Amino acid sequence: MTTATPVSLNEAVLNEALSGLTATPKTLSPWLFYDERGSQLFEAITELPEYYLTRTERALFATHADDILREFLTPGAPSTQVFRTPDPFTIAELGAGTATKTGLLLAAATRLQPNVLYQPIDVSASALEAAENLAATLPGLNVQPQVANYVTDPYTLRHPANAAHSNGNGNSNGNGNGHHPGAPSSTTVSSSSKVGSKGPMGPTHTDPTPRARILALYIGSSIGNFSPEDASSILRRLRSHLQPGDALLLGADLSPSSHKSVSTILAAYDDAAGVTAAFNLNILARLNRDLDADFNLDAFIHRARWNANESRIEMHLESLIPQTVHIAGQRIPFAQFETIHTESSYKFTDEALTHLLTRAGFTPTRTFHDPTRSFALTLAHTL
Ligand code: AVI
Repeated sequence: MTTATPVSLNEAVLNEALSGLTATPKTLSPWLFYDERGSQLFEAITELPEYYLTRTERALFATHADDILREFLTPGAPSTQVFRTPDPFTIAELGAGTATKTGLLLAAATRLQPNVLYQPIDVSASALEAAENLAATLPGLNVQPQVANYVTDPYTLRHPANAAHSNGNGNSNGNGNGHHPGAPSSTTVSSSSKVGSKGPMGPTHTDPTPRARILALYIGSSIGNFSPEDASSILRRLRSHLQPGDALLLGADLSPSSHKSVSTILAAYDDAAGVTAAFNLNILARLNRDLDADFNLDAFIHRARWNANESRIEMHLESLIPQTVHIAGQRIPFAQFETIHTESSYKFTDEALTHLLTRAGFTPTRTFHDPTRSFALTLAHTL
């Protein structure tokens, strides 16, 4: 893994803060959540009793890891069919973070194929170091991480001619930017240097060896933190890296239904212990720390709202009083009750997911739901 010219993180934070807080209505981009403290708070959120998303998705992997791989490799085959691996395959992941849930799928993959190449991509090199550690617990797993922002940086997905014989290419180096891909990565991997030591990927016209098929993961409901337009372009960009026979596994949180109430969803973003409130307010604490701003954290309150028209949870920080905040010599006035919109978390129907995937060039082939139909893992092939 190589390092490129570092982007100035503080400069990016300043630009984002000034452009968002001088706009009407005021906004701050969610990547600002994920400094060191914010990443710790997010980890704590994933273990809250109200935050059903992480444990539900983990349970789907625990129950269906073999089914997911079978469906990827032999779409439509009955689950009773004795399963033989038809082709070598590799698993890639956008926004992999520490890859804790993915470990369940990788374990199933190493039971099917003696050597499995795993290609995690994340803006946080320190998170990728944890993902690399999976190789220590799963014999046959070869991890090739890429530090990249999958929204803005170039990234590569390898279709090695034979995944079973690929080599890993080393360690990550820490930048601690956090996990949201809106963040600038201080390490950018150039497209020519991040694919290991085997040269150009995939078969050439004269290469008789079958290439490995890619199963690309985009899980954790990360897609929900983007506007519909940005979500489409992330999926289209991913699609452009894939070839016929490859597939995407998309993890998304579902809209309210007869199985899941709005209050269940709201509670996940406004927990009783106040961890999500602390996570939201940390964005102001970060601006104080990084930019020497003078936000009084007691003068703002965390608000989570359900926006039914847009099918999304919105997180805001509401000013309790009329006040003026200073950032880098600029005065930012707040009226009482005025809010800063810090995050949207879209919730999807199965139909909306099908539409999103189809428009991006994928064909959904099977969806795995939990018993309460709270969360969906949708497998979509590239035909
Ligand atoms: C990272 N992302 C999928 C989380 C979500 O549920 O939208 C971020 C989060 N915000 C508040 N709680 C969790």
